[in-house]
Amino acid sequence: MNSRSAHHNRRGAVLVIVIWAVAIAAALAAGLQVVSFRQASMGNQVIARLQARWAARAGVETMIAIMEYHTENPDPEDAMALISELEDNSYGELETGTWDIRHTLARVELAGPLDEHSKANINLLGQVQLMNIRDVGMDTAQAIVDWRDSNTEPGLLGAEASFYQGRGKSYAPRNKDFRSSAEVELVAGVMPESFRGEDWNLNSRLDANEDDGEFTWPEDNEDGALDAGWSDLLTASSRTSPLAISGQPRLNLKAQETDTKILMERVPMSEPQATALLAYARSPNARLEQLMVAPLSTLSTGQGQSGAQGSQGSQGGASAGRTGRSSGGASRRGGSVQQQSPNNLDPATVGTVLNECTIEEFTQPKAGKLNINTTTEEVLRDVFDLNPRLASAIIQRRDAKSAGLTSLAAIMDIPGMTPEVLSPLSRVLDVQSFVFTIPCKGRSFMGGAEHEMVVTVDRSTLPAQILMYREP
Ligand SMILES: [Ca+2]
Ligand SMILES: [Ca+2]
Ligand SMILES: [Ca+2]
Ligand SMILES: [Ca+2]
Repeated sequence: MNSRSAHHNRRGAVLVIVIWAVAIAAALAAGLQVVSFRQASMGNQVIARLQARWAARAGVETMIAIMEYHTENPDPEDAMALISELEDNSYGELETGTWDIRHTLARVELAGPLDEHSKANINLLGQVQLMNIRDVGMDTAQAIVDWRDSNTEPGLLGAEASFYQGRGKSYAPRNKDFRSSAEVELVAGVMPESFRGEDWNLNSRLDANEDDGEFTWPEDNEDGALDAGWSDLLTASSRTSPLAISGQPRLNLKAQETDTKILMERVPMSEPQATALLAYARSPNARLEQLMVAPLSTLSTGQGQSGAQGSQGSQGGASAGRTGRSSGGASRRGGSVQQQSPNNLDPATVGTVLNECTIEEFTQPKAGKLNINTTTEEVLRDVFDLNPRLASAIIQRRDAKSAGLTSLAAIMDIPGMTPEVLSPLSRVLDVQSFVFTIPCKGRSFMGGAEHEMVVTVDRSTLPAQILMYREP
């Protein structure tokens, strides 16, 4: 064997090994490329999702910042200032994505967060008002009242703890105010189909599965608008605030230190008027809202008490909110209280008193009132049983003013607004809002990834408080 040939063979073997090595390396590299390509694309998906999430978060933070600004810098002359600014910033762009905040109310899609005060707070409604709502029977209405009233005695058709135990439920009525809309669905007789309607994920937005008929759950009528069932009329989230429209804490007329001078500084009026108002405010069963339906001279001499009986309905009287049948001696001509005595207050002053004063020490937030500036004809008509013409007149009067209605004085002279109508309404109406729900969708520019957040915020005290956070 010559060495040349041996050498040649070895070279041949090396060559083969090299070729094999190159082939294996090439195969490995190709394999690695596939893996790293997959990882990169997975990385991109992760990044896109993160970008969408942060875009949604940026939208929510923007809304909260605007709400806090308006709590600190209220504009008593413009009831719509906050709402308009929220609306103007309902869409925003970041370097990597966008946010988009909108909601549907009474089938109409609106930009910006949902004002919880546009709906009736279920904790303020009595049985009769609940039964005004379509498909709410007496048994369901009583079960709702039983759920939140402090006693454990069921109404005739109602349901307290034993009813739920008897049906193997692991829960019982709270015997306190509802804390969320979702809680309402636990009540005997309340079907999610009725409460949510088409808005199956309760985000106040029309999602694809909520507008495709029977193709996917839930069933819907595929008409391009969100029919949100009872949830379109009712909330459990709206809350009262210790702050008046001026931004100062409300002036407590029952407090010892509040004298006529302090009252007159806060709400301009004559001394006899201030004296009469303090006398009324300190009488048992006084309710400031009665000033809308009866003259101060009548109220302060105790003749107007009959219309002031009853609670706000939170303790569940059978017809709470409807007990103000008596006008307390008010005489009305042409739809407005006659204020003949010099001690009586003109409507504008009544409005300011309701905006700035209180007769209760604020200890914790209670069920919030309905904001006349954002509520719907449907709520006025289908919950408060207003006749359609009057409901529409109220909405028209509000819509005619770009700054909205800054006090309830603005509705007192609407034709047809009799004390009988106004008395129950005055208990639940207001001109401001504190709790909003922000249904925010973030989108990444990378492949259009989406992320949704639904956040309920109470701006009544600073810093704003997040009442609910969810990612549907
Ligand atoms: Ca109860
Ligand atoms: Ca929805
Ligand atoms: Ca569907
Ligand atoms: Ca629909």
